[in-house]
Amino acid sequence: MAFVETPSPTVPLDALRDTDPEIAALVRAEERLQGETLRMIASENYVSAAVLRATGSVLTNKYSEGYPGRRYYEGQQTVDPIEELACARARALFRAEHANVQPYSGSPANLAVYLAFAKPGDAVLGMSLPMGGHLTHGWDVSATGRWFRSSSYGVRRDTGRIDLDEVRSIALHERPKLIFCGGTAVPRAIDFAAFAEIAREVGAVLVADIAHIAGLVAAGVHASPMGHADVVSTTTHKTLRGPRGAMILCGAEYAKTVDKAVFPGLQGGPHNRTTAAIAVALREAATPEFGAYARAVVANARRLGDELAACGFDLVSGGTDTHLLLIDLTSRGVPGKPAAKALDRAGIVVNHNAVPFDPRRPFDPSGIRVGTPALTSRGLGEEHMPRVAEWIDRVVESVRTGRDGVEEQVRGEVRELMASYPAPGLPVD
Ligand code: DSN
Repeated sequence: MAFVETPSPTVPLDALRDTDPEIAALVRAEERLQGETLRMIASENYVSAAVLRATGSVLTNKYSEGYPGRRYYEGQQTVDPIEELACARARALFRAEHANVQPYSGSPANLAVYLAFAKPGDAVLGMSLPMGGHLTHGWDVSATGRWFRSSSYGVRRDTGRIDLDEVRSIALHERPKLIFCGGTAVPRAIDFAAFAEIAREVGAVLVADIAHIAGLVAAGVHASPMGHADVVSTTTHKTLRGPRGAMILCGAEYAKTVDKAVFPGLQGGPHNRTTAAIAVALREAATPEFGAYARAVVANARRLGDELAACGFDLVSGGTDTHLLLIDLTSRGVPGKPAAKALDRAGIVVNHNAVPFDPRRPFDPSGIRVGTPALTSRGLGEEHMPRVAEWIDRVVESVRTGRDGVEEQVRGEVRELMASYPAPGLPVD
């Protein structure tokens, strides 16, 4: 089939509609879905039109194995400065001596950290997945749990907060090469200094995975791991509000080791369109407006937590310091999965999530995780959180009682509110 150039460089959907109406219709449907619903998956967000534009650019056509000035292919006149800009912005924003922006996403970034600092069979220590950690922090179904001798720590039963005594005692016993801190369902601030002290005591490399909180760290709303962790890994698409990608930050002494682990250790050519979009997102994240956004994300999450608690919901750790809340639905008599499905039908998109010490199975756990990054990107503020909590309460209660009509009613109310808060990057109908 001939390659037909379309005359519409800035409206990619026109070209898509001509070539593939089925996919175009699905992309359009996704735009509507993202526009009409209250997106509360804690790891999701809306990127700006500028980030979206860089992601959908001709940079996707280019191969660039290597690093700026040291590539294996020619024609890098624009790609080198793009990657240099992205790295310089990452270094400045996070006050890091070195940045690698090539990892394809969070899991490859963490795998590169293993490759850089450990050997198969070495001991590693991370937060257990059902306690709030990430698969790649050594959980058994992940390659990291199969190829390394992993142990895990959790949270205290009485506080729901990370049990640093347990971290220290396992670290002293196992002598891990790597200690991971950070996770996917950790509502409370991470004490990087305390982790660093333990890592130093046992001679481990401390890895701070700040994927969830990178935007909060960039804005100074969460303490920075810099100066505490030896290596920092992060995705770029959560609170940082960039494209789906990742970065590794470290001191100059680890620069070569980390770079070699990413390429050629683990990956081939970097995704240059993503690199460009990361650069754009980092520029945006350095603005005062982004600082205000990050503060609003946390203020919204705190207010939502207060309102949910007032409705009788049990919050793991009693609340949040960050962008997310972990809700244990046990006392409401509704498991996490049916609650998440009902909320989805009602236009409130969340994920079911294990809670610490969960007696239920991971695919049908006791809780849900909710986050405020995306709704804050649309301009919702603290004043909206009582209404959001009330919607969640009504829907969860309707699952328990079997009452009909609640989901449709809430869906209509959600759609009406969201119509007044256009989503960044999405066309306005
Ligand atoms: N999938 C991400 C999250 O939802 O937290 C973690 O990789």
